[in-house]
Amino acid sequence: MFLNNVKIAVFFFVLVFFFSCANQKSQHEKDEQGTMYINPVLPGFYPDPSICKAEGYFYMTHSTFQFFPGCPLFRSADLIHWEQIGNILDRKSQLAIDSVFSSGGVFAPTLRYHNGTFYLITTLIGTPNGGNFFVTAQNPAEPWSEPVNIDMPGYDPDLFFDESGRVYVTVSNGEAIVQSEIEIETGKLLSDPRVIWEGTGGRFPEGPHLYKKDEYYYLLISEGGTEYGHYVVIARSKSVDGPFESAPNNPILTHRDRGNHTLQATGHADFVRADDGSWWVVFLGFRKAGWSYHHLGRETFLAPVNWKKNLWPVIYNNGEVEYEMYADLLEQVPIRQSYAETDFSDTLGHEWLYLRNPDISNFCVRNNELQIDGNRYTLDDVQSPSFVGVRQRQFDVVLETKVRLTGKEAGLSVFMDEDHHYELGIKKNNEGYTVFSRATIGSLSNELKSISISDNRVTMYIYSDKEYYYFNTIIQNDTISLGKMECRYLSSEVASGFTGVILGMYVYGNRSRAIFDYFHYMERNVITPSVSKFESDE
Ligand code: 6LW
Repeated sequence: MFLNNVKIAVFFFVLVFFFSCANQKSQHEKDEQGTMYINPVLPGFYPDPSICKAEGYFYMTHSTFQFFPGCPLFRSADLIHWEQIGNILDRKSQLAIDSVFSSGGVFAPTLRYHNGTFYLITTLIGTPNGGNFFVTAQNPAEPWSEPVNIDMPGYDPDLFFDESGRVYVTVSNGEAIVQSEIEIETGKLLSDPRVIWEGTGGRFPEGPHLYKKDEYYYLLISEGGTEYGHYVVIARSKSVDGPFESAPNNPILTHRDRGNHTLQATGHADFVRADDGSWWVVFLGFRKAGWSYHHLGRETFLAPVNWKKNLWPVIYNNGEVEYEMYADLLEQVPIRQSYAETDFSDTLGHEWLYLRNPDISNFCVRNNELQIDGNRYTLDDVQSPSFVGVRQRQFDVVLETKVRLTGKEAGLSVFMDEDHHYELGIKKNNEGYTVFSRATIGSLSNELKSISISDNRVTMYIYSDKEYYYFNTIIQNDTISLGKMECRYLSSEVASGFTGVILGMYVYGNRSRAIFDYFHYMERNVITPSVSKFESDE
């Protein structure tokens, strides 16, 4: 009898609980305004986003540092679905980064469109020919121009085309925001660089962008450094070169005081206006994988901006954003975009990256295989080893390949930089071959596990979650674990720097050759940007 009463009580509790949750869900839905979309809109190592509107589309690009080609170019009709249509700096005459140090190379770019021409301006750091330069294109999917150098110190350059016809370059000098008028045809300075705003007092005022809206010139920058203290501030003036008045609601975007949120470092923003008059902002942030580390790099996020005439802009929830966002989205134009997965029946897609300037003759796609020839470098070198990879975009991924080796060593690498990378590889030994896992963390480089095989051909795969990378090989249909390694030791907090994990294939040895049959890449447990309309509360 007692049990029966308990069962009845439990049944009613469950019933009440269910309906209260359903009501909360509907209440939750009623609290949200608009259509739901998922941030980051561009997951993985896509930092310092810059965006412009042109000819019916939005275009966006990012920093790429020591990776080649530089500055991926994305296009979107709706700000949510992005297709990579190329890479802007895709030849050595534009981007010479041989032996540049990790997190040197291409820093924050600005992408703009004016009178039928696309402009990309950026800074090359750590190379003999470094400094600020821009390239142009009429058709952004075609090759861009040779660089036009700008003899102006500073980094994070912005390009602004004023209604007067004058053109301005605005940079950070690390302590203030500095501006010069330039001759756009030659890049020649037409005025001496002068400080136009020192920011709100935070360290590293950087990432400047100028906009003209209503009666004002708006100057958007970030301060605090591109980590947990990052924040965005804005100022305005009646004149393009100031003096600038700081917004009363600064910072207009930050998560520096949201310590419990896994989305951190929001900053380095760029505004864009849609044809319907709505304003939007793209910015970087990172998703913490654990309590205090992130390894996917700084990613691109999107938020709506409430910016009424002659008033200050308000970003989403007073500068706080979420993974699950609600907004009055533009008409959605979903696209089918493959990423990384390939059986080598076609050339490698735009998403593939090399370390510094590669000897491209070492990489050949033919007969539905990728043939990579080794050189004298390894992933421990600040050089261009025979390596090609893609950004890891989610925490939970699976990557697999089948590789046959002639020579010294080949396999898969989980790469942050020359001092922080893991390999799952095959190498020659006296009797035959060894399949092994290896971890390099700073001065420590160790094999974790290995197994001897007679064949020079092996299937291997790595899967990951927020904590570990798991290394496995398949031999005679048996899966053999070759251990696991922590994600945290490849994080930006450990490695420092500005990049994110790249997953790729490598070959070591001057006279080595490896043939890869396929590169399978799968993202698991991903919240897809479902676009479902929630009725607002009107
Ligand atoms: C870039 C600076 C920044 O120059 O990080 O997050 C630096 N913002 O604007 C490298 O990405």
